[in-house]
Amino acid sequence: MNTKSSRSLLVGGNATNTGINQQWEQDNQAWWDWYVTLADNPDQTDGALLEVPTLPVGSVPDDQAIADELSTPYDLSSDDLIFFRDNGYVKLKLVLSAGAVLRLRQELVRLLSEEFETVLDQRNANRFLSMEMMWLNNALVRKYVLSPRIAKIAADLLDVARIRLYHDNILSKEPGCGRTPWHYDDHHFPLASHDVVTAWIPAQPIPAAMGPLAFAKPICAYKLVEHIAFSKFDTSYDRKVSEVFRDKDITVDATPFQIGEVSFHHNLSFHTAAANRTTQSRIVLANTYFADGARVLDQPTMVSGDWQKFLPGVEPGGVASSELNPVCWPPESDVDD
Ligand SMILES: O=C(O)CCC(=O)C(=O)O
Ligand SMILES: [Fe+2]
Repeated sequence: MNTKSSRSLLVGGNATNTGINQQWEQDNQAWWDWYVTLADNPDQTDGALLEVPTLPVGSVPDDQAIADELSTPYDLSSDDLIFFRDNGYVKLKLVLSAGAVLRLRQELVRLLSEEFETVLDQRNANRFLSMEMMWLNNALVRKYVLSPRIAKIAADLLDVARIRLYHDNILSKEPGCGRTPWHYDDHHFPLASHDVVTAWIPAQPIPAAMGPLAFAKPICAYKLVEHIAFSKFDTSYDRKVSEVFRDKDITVDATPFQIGEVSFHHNLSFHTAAANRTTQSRIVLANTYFADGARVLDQPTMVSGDWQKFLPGVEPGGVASSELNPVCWPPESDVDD
């Protein structure tokens, strides 16, 4: 199955004069292939990739156990809430059991290898693979995307009562693939709201050498780089953002992810990821949620040319609540209207 979509060239910075107002004409995979070329890779080396321990292939939880786990609320502490408010992201341990991570990985490996006709976990594959909207056709992926456990965390972090899905994204940074450029997600989504958060769910542990998602803190770091013009031709935007953050002593949290650890980032959080210098594919499910009631921008010209794929039937300025944006929290049965 192919999940073609087009998307915006926008990745932060001032869109107006930099030629990034135009729409992306190719598919989503081509977007990622292009996008990773905008990352500065000063330390790029053709040296050996690090061997990481092979993941166990033994028994994994059955469908019912997965469904139960993904419906059980997660206890957020007040420290977690404060951390997210101040820094625009939070990393939470044990959101998933090791079994639920391994089950997810098995399914994502299967989907990616079918779609791209490739073998995952191969040395020097060097690509960034991406598939969207898989929740529509895959019952297991749907459990992880519409998970009340995950969506309640998103709602609580944003401090809103009801949360809807924008879309899912399966991402595989293949062995040898370079950095993800610095950006924030605000302009990727045509939503007139800052109540937008992405759950980045690794499907294996992510040691430093595999390129964990890394966040600039505090959240207002984005204000330091708003003046930098985005360049769609070279790595200058990414390089300049790195320079400003270094000069202004912005802390970058690039810590590894343990198995079952999940990060949540706000759409104003600046983030990047290092290269994958291991022999294992860095596979992730990234689900974006937004507050119920959010509207589409009046003039969604700077966003995905294909945004209606995620919000079919919704007009500019309209409420973002198509059938492809289900309420994920609270669960349907608890909703009385
Ligand atoms: O996985 C990555 O390297 C980037 C993902 C990302 O930017 C996101 O999920 O917002
Ligand atoms: Fe992002």
